[in-house]
Amino acid sequence: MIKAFLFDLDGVIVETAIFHYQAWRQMANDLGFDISEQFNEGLKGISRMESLDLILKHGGIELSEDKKLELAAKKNENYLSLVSKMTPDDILPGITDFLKQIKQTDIKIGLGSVSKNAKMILKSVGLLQEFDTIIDGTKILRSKPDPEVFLKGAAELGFSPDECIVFEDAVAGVESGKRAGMKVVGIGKPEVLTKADIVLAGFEGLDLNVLLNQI
Ligand code: B16
Ligand code: MG
Repeated sequence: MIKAFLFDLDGVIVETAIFHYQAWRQMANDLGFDISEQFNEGLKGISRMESLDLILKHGGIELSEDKKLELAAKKNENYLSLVSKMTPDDILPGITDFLKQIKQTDIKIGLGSVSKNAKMILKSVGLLQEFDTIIDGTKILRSKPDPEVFLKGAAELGFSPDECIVFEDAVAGVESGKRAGMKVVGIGKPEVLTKADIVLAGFEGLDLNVLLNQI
């Protein structure tokens, strides 16, 4: 019996990956190297400081902790200037209707994001009130693929992992949901999200009952 849906934020509810990419790329360019879109794929679902470490390693650069904190703060400032312009129009297609369908049932809605900016983004797009629980980067110690973020979501709602379904667009996020012992709906391409139980291209036209029968 499914009692909760746990949604990732970036790439599932809204498309912020492009803004993360732009802000990280600016930082890398300032340091004298570039990062490709393909490299950016590997940063999805990974925390800010871990992403920074991966980028610096990619550029062959070693820095002190203080300098790293300074760069991460600057990147976040640039990222926030991009996401602060988001409005309800930036909610990904089909999400609003799918949330409406869920509200007509007893199924609870949770957020499982490693982003420390998650609440601010949900507020900008007008979805903050729709969630029964929000687990974000301020509430967890380990980023995806660790299962902590989704296990905390289930625990806060009072359900066991097998009563929850995770919606994820990132390889690290799908692994996080599977390690939590949950069913995972991948949002994206089946050849990329190979560990997901099923993969959908998106939420447009998605019928809740059809999905529950499929998974
Ligand atoms: P912030 P998610 C993740 O969010 C992003 O996918 C990842 O690219 C980002 O580095 C991370 O949040 C931390 O974000 O810098 O805003 O704290 O996909 O788990 O919703
Ligand atoms: Mg994501």
